[in-house]
Amino acid sequence: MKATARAHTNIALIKYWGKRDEKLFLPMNNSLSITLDAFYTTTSVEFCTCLKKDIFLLNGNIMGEAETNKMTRFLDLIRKMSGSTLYGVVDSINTVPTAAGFASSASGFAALAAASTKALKMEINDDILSQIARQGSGSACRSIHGGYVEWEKGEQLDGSDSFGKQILTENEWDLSILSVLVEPNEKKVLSREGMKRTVDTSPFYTGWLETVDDDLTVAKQAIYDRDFETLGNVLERNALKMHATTLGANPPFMYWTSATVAVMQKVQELRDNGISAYYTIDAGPNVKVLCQPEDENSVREKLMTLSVVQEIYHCHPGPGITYLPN
Ligand code: 2P0
Repeated sequence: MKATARAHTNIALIKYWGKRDEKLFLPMNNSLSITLDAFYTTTSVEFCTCLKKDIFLLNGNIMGEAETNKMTRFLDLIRKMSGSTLYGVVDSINTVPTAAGFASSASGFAALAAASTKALKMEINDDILSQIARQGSGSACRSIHGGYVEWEKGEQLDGSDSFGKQILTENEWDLSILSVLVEPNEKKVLSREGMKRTVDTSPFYTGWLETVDDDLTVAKQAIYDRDFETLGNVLERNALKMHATTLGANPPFMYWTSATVAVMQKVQELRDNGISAYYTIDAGPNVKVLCQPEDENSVREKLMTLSVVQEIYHCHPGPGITYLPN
């Protein structure tokens, strides 16, 4: 009744921004991501008749009630699907530095979904596993697969057609993703709250929905064609559009700081000088810069000249779920 799984975090090139069903984590639009090699969560789950409640350890520390309840709600879903009534010990090691500006919820829920369903010997395919992970955190459904992944929003009310699908493996196209750390502090508006407020109140959200499918079509074709310029242009436009919706919300909010803008301008300057690099930004102030592997060192060097840059983490496309010996 024990299993161990590892899942890597991912970065969206075309963003998931807004839910049509908050309970089932069904998104308003399709999104597209790269699973990253450097940052992952490794989780062991052991179910036992000896337990009277779930226990959650993160990086060796026993978690408090709030964190444990979140995990229990997710395991309840898996217990319901499998017919099991057993409680479990969840032991998670997170190598995603929260300071690097990557959400650990994607790798966290993907690893938890994989380990707990395996521990209960549930016979499910990756589509179902992705649907399960989605219900812990939307972006987790993309981390089931390696490489380039599209999360299809689906049409069904029960979410049975809303899951991640691999469009290219991690070995089929190498890119460099530099995570540029400018601000290690916690974000003020969590993405879950931010996307909800935007859907509910921002007049710009309509513009997002009207154009995001076209962005995705262009990005997907660029990935198939290994056309970095086209991909870079559309992913940058898409990120800027997502952030524009937050300015129209009520109350308005903004994830950027002056340091974020300094990095964005530097990337533009690199392009003006013939170095092909593009940025994307998630629900926080840190910036992720994409470039081709041969430009990785020069892009890093140029970005490090900015006084606001504290650290740069390097990533490449990485694998999907892997199961490890217990
Ligand atoms: C993304 N983000 O596509 C977008 C872009 C943030 C900005 O997915 O509420 O942690 O748990 O489903 O998955 C972060 O949102 O939100 C996210 P929930 P999640 O990567």
